[in-house]
Amino acid sequence: MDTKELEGLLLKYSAALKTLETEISILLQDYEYKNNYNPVEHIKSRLKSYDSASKKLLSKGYDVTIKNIEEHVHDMVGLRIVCSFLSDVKEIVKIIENSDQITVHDKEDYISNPKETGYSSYHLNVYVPVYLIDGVTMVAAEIQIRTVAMDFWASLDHKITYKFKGEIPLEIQEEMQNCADDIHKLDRKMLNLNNQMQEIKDDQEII
Ligand code: 0O2
Repeated sequence: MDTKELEGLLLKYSAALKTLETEISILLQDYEYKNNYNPVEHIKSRLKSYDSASKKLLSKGYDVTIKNIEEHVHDMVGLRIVCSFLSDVKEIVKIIENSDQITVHDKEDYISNPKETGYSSYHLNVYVPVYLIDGVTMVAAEIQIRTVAMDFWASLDHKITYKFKGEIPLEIQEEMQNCADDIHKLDRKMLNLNNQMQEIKDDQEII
């Protein structure tokens, strides 16, 4: 592995993350200004480490090369938007799809179709423009959008099962799926309560 080349690649990813954070922050501030509503609980971002990218490549059966990182690790640049209600997820997806800066090239709706583990979240695979001395280059990034409840499940699952290399006992897999079902029920209940309260608040404003 050519270390200078790797340095250049990491520089590009770091620039892409800054661009993505800035663009998302502007879009969400504009949305809040226009709708008097902030759908976001918190945002988290990270650059995947070289070690973690290498592990991912090897697990997919690829050699660890710069070319393979660029072609097969789509989440070197990652940003997660954690929002309040289920309905906010689609709204945020729409905002990003309409952006001129961010190009969505692929999406995975693990909310309508959760993974077998129980994982649910909405993933957007995007390209972000990075302006370097030689010109513009489009860099891949992954945006995960999920509710606080989904984030609770996924964060704990990350620690409990996701990174475990061995065979996970069936009863634990089933319990994790049951927890994911409970999370979905809670999400729907909370959305419903919010909708009911919203009607009450709207009526009050009319009076
Ligand atoms: P980490 O440590 O979170 O970065 P692809 O990118 O489509 O070629 P990939 O990356 O397997 O293939 O895509 P996928 O399945 O959409 O998963 C991408 C990310 O979603 C993962 O990144 C996790 O962050 C998250 N994820 C997917 N499945 C699960 C799950 O069952 N549980 C939890 N907790 N998170 C999940 P990484 O790089 O695998 O991990």
